Amino acid sequence: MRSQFFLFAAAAYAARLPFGHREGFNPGQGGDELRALEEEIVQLEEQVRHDAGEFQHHHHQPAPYWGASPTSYSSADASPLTSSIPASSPISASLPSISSVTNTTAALQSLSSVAANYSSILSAISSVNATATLAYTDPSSPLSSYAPTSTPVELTGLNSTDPKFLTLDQWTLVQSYIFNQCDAALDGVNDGILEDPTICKFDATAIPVCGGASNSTCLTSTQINTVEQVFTELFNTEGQLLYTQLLYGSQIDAFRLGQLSGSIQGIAKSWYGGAVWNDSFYDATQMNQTDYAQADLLDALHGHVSGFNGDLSAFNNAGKKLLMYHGMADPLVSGANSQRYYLKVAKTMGLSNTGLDEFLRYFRISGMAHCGVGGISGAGAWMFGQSGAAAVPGVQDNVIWNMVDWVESNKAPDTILGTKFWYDTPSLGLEFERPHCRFPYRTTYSGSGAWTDPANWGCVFISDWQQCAVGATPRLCNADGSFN
Ligand SMILES: [Ca+2]
Repeated sequence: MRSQFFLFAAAAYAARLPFGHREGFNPGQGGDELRALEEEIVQLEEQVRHDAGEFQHHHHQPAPYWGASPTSYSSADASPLTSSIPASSPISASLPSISSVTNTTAALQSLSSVAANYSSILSAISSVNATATLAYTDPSSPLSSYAPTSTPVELTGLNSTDPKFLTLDQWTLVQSYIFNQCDAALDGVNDGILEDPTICKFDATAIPVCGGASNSTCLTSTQINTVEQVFTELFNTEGQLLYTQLLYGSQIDAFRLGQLSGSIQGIAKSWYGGAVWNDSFYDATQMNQTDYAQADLLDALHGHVSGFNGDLSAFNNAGKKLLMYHGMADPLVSGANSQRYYLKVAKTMGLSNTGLDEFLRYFRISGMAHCGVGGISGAGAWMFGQSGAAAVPGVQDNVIWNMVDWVESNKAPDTILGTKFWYDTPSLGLEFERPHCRFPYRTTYSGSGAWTDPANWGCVFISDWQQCAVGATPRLCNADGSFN
């Protein structure tokens, strides 16, 4: 069996289903729960950071964002974006709802299955005739995607007493080799950001093999195998793709958040224990194919919580818009899975990218970690108004305004301009800005001029964007081109 790693923020929503819950549920009830769950995730992240402590990092980026002490999470990070939208905007009344749409499973479940009967998540927007949804992170794909986090535990072991385990220093070593192969070598700019990690074909055998015990300069062959497994997709027993791989470049934050450091992820444990098996004593460290299959069997029973319906025709016919974005350095949710969903919608609806542009635009945010909250935000230009923390003076673009313009003025964004402050601290000044292109365009450096200047970046069409089966990089569909 090939294995992989992932966590899925949206699982938090499903994990809130009470134990023994066997009925379908109403996604419209999810707003408060989603907020509560996002808070739980933040608390989890805080705990991980506390456990990990500050660490030293060897990184060639001019201003490694983790060089500063992790900032404290504040409620502003998750607040509705009212600070950046005037009350006079007709969409402003719906902003609190937009903030709750940050859980994409609920959003996509709603828009794909009940397009004519929106949940409260979307209805507030509909009520002002400004129909839109803003989604970040990914749709879930098969329910088995909720497996996430125990899988890495199986891959890494619980701690350094396990031969498979890598320490933070050793992941830092791995990172240096990943950057060597896939940073400037692929995108032309040595900035500590893999502009498009989905095309990185990392060769882990480049890492020196220790003669004896491993240290911070070499790994054992067993540990190198761990590295390869962590960055491998998850398939079921029939060889169907269950989940995309963890993207290269996210490994250090993945460790910091507990994904590669031996933690058992509470969301995955709760989902499988509560929603899938109704077993309070469920042992997430033993998760396997039986669990994945059982989870998928329950998808319909849980109201298609997978949110992986590729037919958005009702949504489109109603004139509604979907703007998605995903961090390409997301350590929790595979950044490839949103791209997978985009491909699934294209195939299901028989649309080209220009057809999809009319109602679905997906932006890949290079170097952004998980939603840009809690001080684990990534080395990239991750601020574009998507949260209170990312809608501060000095941030030029605002994704909510992009949505407003699209819905109200039919001015759809082709790029989103991201801002990076030195050490993520606005008072230290602007470090760089970068336009993030909509898929299937790749954000590309012109090859000359300052890489910090957004004018020196453009969008290059990815001609083979629909290639997703065996041999494709990234691998995003089954061998026959289907998506489950
Ligand atoms: Ca780069």
